[in-house]
This record gives sequence, structure tokens and C-alpha cells, in this order.
Amino acid sequence: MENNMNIPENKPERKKVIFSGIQPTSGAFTLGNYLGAVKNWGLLQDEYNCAYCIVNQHAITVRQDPKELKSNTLSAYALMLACGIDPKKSIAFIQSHVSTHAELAWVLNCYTQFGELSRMTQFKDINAGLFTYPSLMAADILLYQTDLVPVGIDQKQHLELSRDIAVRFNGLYGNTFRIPDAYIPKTSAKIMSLADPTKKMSKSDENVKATVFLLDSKDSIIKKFKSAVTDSEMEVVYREGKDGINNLMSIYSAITKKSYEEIQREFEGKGYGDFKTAVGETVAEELRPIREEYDRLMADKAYLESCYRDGAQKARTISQRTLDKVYKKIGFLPASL
Ligand code: LTN
Repeated sequence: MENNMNIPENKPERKKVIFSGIQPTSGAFTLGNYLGAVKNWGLLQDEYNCAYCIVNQHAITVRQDPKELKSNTLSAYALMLACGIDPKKSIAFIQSHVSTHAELAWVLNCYTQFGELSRMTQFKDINAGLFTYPSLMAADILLYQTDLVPVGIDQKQHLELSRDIAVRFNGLYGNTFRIPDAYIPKTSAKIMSLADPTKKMSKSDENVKATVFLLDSKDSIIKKFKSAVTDSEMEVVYREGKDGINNLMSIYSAITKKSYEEIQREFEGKGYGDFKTAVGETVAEELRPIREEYDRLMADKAYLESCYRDGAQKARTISQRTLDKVYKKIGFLPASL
């Protein structure tokens, strides 16, 4: 700490920087993305300087239908705002609008070992973009001098690589990037598939009953919970081996803030049917205002456009400072003297 005392960025009043990204996908986010990540993003906005990004450049590492990618990007952006990201408090933007991301990613690719990337992906039948996905993610994060990156545990190895690249670059050229830490929120819930509670809830699950999407109708949410796979016992109790019930309890608890003991008491003597209905209704009720706000935003494209233009403008200004430093350090001749 002592030797950092004269660096203005480290003044105690500097709010820590948070950066996170989410891919635009059809049906937008799942209940898992929401309870595990996006709901928390909103809660961090007052304490931190937050930047949240719809990462459409990461999305094209697998084949996308152009029309769908375009409409999914707008819809993911609207949904992010509907989930409580306030574009006045946070920088909310779309990755491809801010060209510094691709520019820094190129530089970082030249400071990332082939072997390091090979360890990230099973690279049979993948394109070069997917192979270098982690260096684009490092660029996203490092451009904003990010302190904390709220991500799920599945992204931890990518974050580790971002740190390794940053440390390497700083070692070669002097302090350039802040070294980011993963931020795993205390309350982060890992939501499992409703059809196979030993698997993570995933937007690409083939079983339509496995995944609840944020924009599902109330009826469909309740149906999915009614058909959730549990076990052949009868007690609503959190216990090893009861993966299905544990998952429903953790969803119910994440929304109602009730402890497992409280939930157990609430459903004592009642069957799984009552419990599933209660969870389904609670989830539908939690998502109702998000859906309403999403519909309102999607009906006002001009407002959405003004938000993402403004977000991109702010993101460009901040990220350009880091890119300028990098270009100078590696010896790129400035375009104007
Ligand atoms: N790889 C992440 C999405 C992502 C991201 C980021 C997350 C891209 N860039 C920067 C945090 C910070 C995912 O698939 N969840």
C-alpha cells in the first residue's frame, strides 16, 4: 500500500470499478443468470463505478443468425435495464459500439501464449475467435482498470488468464493495467436445471422444461416448476442427495430471503406439489415487474437507443485512456504528434 500513496488513482475516494458482460441470446437471460449474476449487478451500482456490457463480439465465436443476433442484442440490452441496471448510474453499453475492445484484444493476443489458450478450450472444430475468446474478455476487463469482476465460478479460469496477461504486460512495460479480482457475491445462487438438478441451468438445454427464461409467461413458469424433477421422498428439507429440492429451496430462498429452516417450517406436513406451486408463483411474481419494464422499454426504441449511445460514448472515453497508454508503451507511432 505505502508505495502506492502518490498514485492519484489510489486516493481513498476513488470508487472501485466493476466490469461484467453477458452474451446476447434468444429468450435472453435465464433465471440462473438473473439470480446468480444480473440481480446482483444492480445492487452494486451505488457503491462502485460499474460498467455492464452486452458482449456481442463474444457471441459470434459460435455461428449466429444475423437477424437474430441483432434483435437479441437489443432485447438483452433492454432486459439488462429492466433488471435494474440504471444507465444514469452505470455505464451500460454494447461491445461492438466501442472499438477499443477489439483493438486491445489484438494487442493482448500478441502477449498471450498459444498454450495458455489451448488449456481454456477443447479446440477441435473451433474458429480462431473462439480460441482467443479469453483475450477479448481480458481486453473488456483491463480497458476499464477494473478492480472486481462479478462472474460465476465457470468464468474463474478466464479471469485468472486476464490476470496473468495483465501481470505479464505490467512486468514488461511498467504499471499499465490494474489487476482484477473475481467478485463472487456472498448471496450468489447457483441455479440448477429443473429437469436434471445435477446440471447447471443453461440457456442451451435441449429439454424445454429445464430452463426458466426471464421473459417466460407466468403460465409457462408455473408449468416448468410443477414438472421440476425432485425425489421420491416427501419432506421439504435441504439435505445432501436431494438435489431437486435443494435447488427449489435455493431459488425460493434467493427471492424471499427466507432461510432453509424457515422454508422447511413453512412447508412442514405439505407435499412437494404445494412447494413447487409456491416456488413457481414466487418466481413468476419476481419476474413480472421485470417483464413489464422490458415491454415498456421495447416499446420505446428511441429511449433505448439514447441509452446505448450514451453508454458507448462514456465507455469509449474511459477505455481510450488505457488503449492510448498501451499503444504508447508498445511503440505504436501516434497518429498525430
Ligand atoms: N465470458 C462471459 C461473458 C463476458 C464477460 C466479459 C464477463 C465477456 N466479457 C468481461 C465478465 C467480464 C460469460 O460467458 N459469462
